[in-house]
Amino acid sequence: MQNIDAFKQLLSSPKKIVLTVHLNPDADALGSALGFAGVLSKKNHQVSVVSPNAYPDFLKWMKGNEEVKIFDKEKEVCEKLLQEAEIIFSIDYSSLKRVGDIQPLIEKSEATKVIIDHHIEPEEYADFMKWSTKAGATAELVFDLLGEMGWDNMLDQDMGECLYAGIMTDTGGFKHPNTTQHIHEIVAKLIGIGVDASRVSKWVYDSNSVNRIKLLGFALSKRLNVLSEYKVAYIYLSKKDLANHNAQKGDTEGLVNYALSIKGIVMAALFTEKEDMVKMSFRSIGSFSVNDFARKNFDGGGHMNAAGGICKEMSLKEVVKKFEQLLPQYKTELNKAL
Ligand SMILES: [Mn+2]
Repeated sequence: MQNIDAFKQLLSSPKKIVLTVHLNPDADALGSALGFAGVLSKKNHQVSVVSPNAYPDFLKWMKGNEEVKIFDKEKEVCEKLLQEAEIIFSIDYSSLKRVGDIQPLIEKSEATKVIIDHHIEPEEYADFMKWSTKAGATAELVFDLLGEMGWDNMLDQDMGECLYAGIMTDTGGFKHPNTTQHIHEIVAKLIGIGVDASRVSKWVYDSNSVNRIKLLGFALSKRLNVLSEYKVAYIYLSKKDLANHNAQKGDTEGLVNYALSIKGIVMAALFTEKEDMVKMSFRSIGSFSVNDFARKNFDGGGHMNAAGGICKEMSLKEVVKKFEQLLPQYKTELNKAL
């Protein structure tokens, strides 16, 4: 952080702090927020974590989960917290449209704004930024920031496990190219303070419901299309498919990676039909940027090899058709990505 001394000064006396995370927070967003919130509480700050909406059950083991306020469920409580906040953190996002209905409250607020994030093209609304696209996870940046503050010894096992979950998931279980020496050094330190890597992995990855496993089986056998000449594979799920499998929030998480795991595939996509839109997840390997692809074509973005998109104007069928029709123009790029 550039103005670290001013930031230290800001946090040198107790403040009312709200940490916000993006819509549909993942393990990195929630883990980073709860890990950092834990340290801030120890430093006698009055800390709350506010999420725009609910998140999947497999994140509810995190210490502090019970106190997280869900904006769309407890609007008044959340509004009050945000109005009274002296410092508002943006955790794992740096574009205000990513916080849904919380956006106007942050815009209106005179609180000091702090961004901790690793997504590209951040907006300039924050007074302090701990931001780098080189970081594999926001949890990595939280860990580094604690170091800069001289607060690294404040982390305990519970907070460490929150951060570990963020790093583990955002690196795809230490498989993505963002898995650096630095990441492993942080993880080594986290294990050193008692983080149990095995149980965090179990909590996050091995907590499937039977319905989810059946949905996975259905998606792979009935809804997977492989377009070998483009090195593309995609899965689509209609509202009906999801309802038939009694799909819960988070059940389609990670599904896109199965398409990407097929030998020779460079880009994978998952299209999910929601109430009022089609949601997309894109993954790629090598030099093919799904961030560019999603930005240009599907009102989305994210990272080079992992991005999302949405479409509100078209049906699931039309979106899939548009996707397929786009591929010829990317054929060369897709074929030389490896
Ligand atoms: Mn992240």
